[in-house]
Amino acid sequence: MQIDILTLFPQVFPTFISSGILQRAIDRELITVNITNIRDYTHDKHHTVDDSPYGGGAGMVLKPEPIFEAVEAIKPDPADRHKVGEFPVILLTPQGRLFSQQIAQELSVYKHLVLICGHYEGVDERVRQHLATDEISIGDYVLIGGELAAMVVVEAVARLIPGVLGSAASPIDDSHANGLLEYPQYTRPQSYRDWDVPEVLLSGNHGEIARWRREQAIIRTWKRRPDLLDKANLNPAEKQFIKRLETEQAEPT
Ligand code: 6GU
Repeated sequence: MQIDILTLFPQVFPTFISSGILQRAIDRELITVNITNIRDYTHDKHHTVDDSPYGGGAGMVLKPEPIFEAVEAIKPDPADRHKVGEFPVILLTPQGRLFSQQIAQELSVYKHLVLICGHYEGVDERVRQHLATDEISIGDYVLIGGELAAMVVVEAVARLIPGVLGSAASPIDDSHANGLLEYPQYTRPQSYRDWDVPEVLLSGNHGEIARWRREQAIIRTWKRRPDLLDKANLNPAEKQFIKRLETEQAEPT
């Protein structure tokens, strides 16, 4: 996958990209990440990227021309035959659709993604209407710019690309991937400060272990994120189990 990030702060990306799994994915040619400075696509002496809003009001608005030209200058990977306009051009903005594991999965199938980091008080509306094909927000809070959001999207998407994580199986049990939070994990030592690893995990009984993990994932989700349970794929026995948890909570013994 080719990922192009357009930003006014290109200097914030190299450390992020060159650490750990992302760098390994780049070395293995599973992803390429190009950072473009939007300011490089200005033509005036002062490299102006923003201006005051028509109609008045506080703050500055990012001008459309440098953003359009920066996107139009993106060179698709020669290995894929996509042209500009055939890949998602995603504007990162608090007004976008709320990012989720499902959206990460949706984006992970593309050969090419373009991420535009919004900044200041806003972006000229024509960027939304005529350039961006999608708008994404990473949560209901306001950041100064879209850079952190771009990193969040890159990391969540890249790890879903086959081969990027060491073990092909590991994204399957992820919190959220199956609609439930992940079950508790333990490693050595078996006893640490008198806190013991649950017996069942030492049993070697894979059926029992799988049952325990599924139950723990359900309990954890029920306690912490009950909103997720409606969309989780629970069988009738598991739904019954949740009813029991609810009853126990209502009438503590
Ligand atoms: Cl994508 N950008 C900004 N500036 N703030 C945000 C956001 C994005 N997502 C949540 N808050």
